[in-house]
Amino acid sequence: MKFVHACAIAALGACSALPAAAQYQANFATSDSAIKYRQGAFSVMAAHFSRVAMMAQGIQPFDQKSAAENAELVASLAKLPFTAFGPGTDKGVPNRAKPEIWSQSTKFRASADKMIAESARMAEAAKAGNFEVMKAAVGAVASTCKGCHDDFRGSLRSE
Ligand code: ASC
Repeated sequence: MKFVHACAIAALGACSALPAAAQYQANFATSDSAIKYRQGAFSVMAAHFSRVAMMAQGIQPFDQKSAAENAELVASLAKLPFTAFGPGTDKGVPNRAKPEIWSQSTKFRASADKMIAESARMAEAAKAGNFEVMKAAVGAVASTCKGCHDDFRGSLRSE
């Protein structure tokens, strides 16, 4: 299933506004394609976040260039999944989205924005190359992941 990137159909000038996550809209042909898209975005984000987190935790040696690249990817990817929680995308292929995402959408949006903001801070910290500052920023991002999972991620279900 294809999704139509808003940028592909928007006037050229509008594309420069894309990094503002709140304004970014993606359109999906079906609920299944929206669910698969956001799951994919979260999976890729988690892969890159874990590379930074493993350095922050001392499991992998600190490689500043790699940390900066991976953190920058997280900050970019963070803007994507929340475009794919539109109305009606609660049902479809198996997923863990709780009904509260839609019934408490303001709170959900605030959680998403916090994660996006903390990811941007982490990317800045990794780029600056101070390990302790980066480590604190990684912890702040992880807290936003966990907070949102606690409130809005349930057990796997399909309907
Ligand atoms: C990860 C990952 C998450 C978060 C979360 C932090 O690496 O995949 O979902 O960190 O576990 O609490």
